[in-house]
Parts: sequence; C-alpha cells; structure tokens
Amino acid sequence: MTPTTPTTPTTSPPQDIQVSVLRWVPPIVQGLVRDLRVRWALEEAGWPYSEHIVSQADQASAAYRALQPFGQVPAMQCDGLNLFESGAIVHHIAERSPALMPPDAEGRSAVTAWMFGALSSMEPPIMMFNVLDMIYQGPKSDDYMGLKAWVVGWVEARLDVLSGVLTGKDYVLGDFTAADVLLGTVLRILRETDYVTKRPVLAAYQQRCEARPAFQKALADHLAHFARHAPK
Ligand SMILES: N[C@@H](CCC(=O)N[C@@H](CS)C(=O)NCC(=O)O)C(=O)O
Repeated sequence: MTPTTPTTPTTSPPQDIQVSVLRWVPPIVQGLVRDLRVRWALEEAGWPYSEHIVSQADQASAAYRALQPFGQVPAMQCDGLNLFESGAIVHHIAERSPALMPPDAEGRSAVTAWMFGALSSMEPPIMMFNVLDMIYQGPKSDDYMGLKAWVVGWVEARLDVLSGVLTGKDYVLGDFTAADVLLGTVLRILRETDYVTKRPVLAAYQQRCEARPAFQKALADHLAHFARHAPK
C-alpha cells in the first residue's frame, strides 16, 4: 500500500483510510477507473489514504467480495466501515467535509440530488454509449447503428440540459461540491469524443474541475500507480 499526502489538510481526518484500486488497466481506461472519484474527493477533503491493490484473483475472492460484492473497485475502508459504490463513498466523505458539502440543509439536499443526477441521469446513457462505441466489438448491423444513434441522442440531450444548468456558473451549484466530483468524472468518460468539447460551457466546466489542485493530485497518483504496476 502506498500512502498519499493530501493537498488540502482539514481538521481531524479519519485514520487508516484504504481505497481499493485495480493493480493495472490498459492506458485507454487509465484516468477513468472509478477510484479516481474517490481519490479526488479525499484530496478535496484533505484526508490521507492508502491504496489497497486488488488483483484479478482478489476481485473474485470471498474476502474482497465482503468489501465490494461485485468484485469491483472502488471500495473504501474508513471510520470502521466497509463502503462500496463510488457515489456512496464520495457521499460519505462529503457528509463529513465542508470542502464538499455546504452546512445548510437546503444546500446539502441540492448536493445530494446532483450526486444522484450525475450517477443516475448522466452516467447511464454515457456508459451505454461507451459500451456501444468502445467495448462492443460485434457486427455493426443496421439495428446496432440505429441503437447507437438513439443512444447518442440520449447522451446529447442530457449534455444539453447540463450545459443549460451550468450556464453562468463555475460549478453546478455555484460553489464546488461533491456533485462536481461526480459530474466531472462522468464527463471524462466521453474524452475520446467531441460531445463535451463542442459545448463551450461544458468544456470550460470540465477544464475548471480538472484544473483544481486536488484533481491534479488525484489523477497523478492514479496514473503513477498504473505506471508502477505496468506489465514488464
Ligand atoms: N457502480 C460502481 C461501478 C464500479 C465499476 O464499474 N468499477 C470498474 C472500474 S471503473 C471495475 O471494477 N471493473 C472491473 C470489473 O468489473 O471486473 C461504482 O460506481 O463504484
């Protein structure tokens, strides 16, 4: 496990936080694996953590399935809890860190709503596009092309809504919150396309999110981990 140092220390961070990370993934998905969201939230909160490296064999093991029932990453051990699902983990951190959630009830509900919005209204069409565009290698029949065009329309409609919401704002709720950690990392899934870059409001938003020192530190640590474990 490699300890990392936070960019923005806050008061009394929990001790001995461990975040599970895959040992190595191909470059095409480096920078997208969902431990990045958790690393970013931890950096924003200023909570130090260690990487818990998970091999393919570990993913299938009963011990790891007790932490992450689907054998995926990320899982996080923190505060005596075993947490899984990147959204739930980021929410756990956000609820305890003023860097990611405002103190007032109305503001906190808005952050939570946008966290769900990122993961249940934005990410599903974007992931479906990703599956059709990058992962599926089968025949490109007329049915496939029709489905892909439909999914592209779904993705673009969601992006248009987000672009409208972000117009005139730095972040989705004005100030930076955990919702931007999720929205920013969901938009990254489209990095091989021009769907984000051709929308100036979204392109500026993504650049703003990714220019944050906490994101830069999280990404550097995420990529350095894969570089250290690259197959020889
Ligand atoms: N909904 C889950 C998805 C987790 C997920 O898809 N993790 C991927 C990496 S981004 C994974 O572990 N893939 C390896 C596998 O499924 O075997 C979350 O947000 O945490």
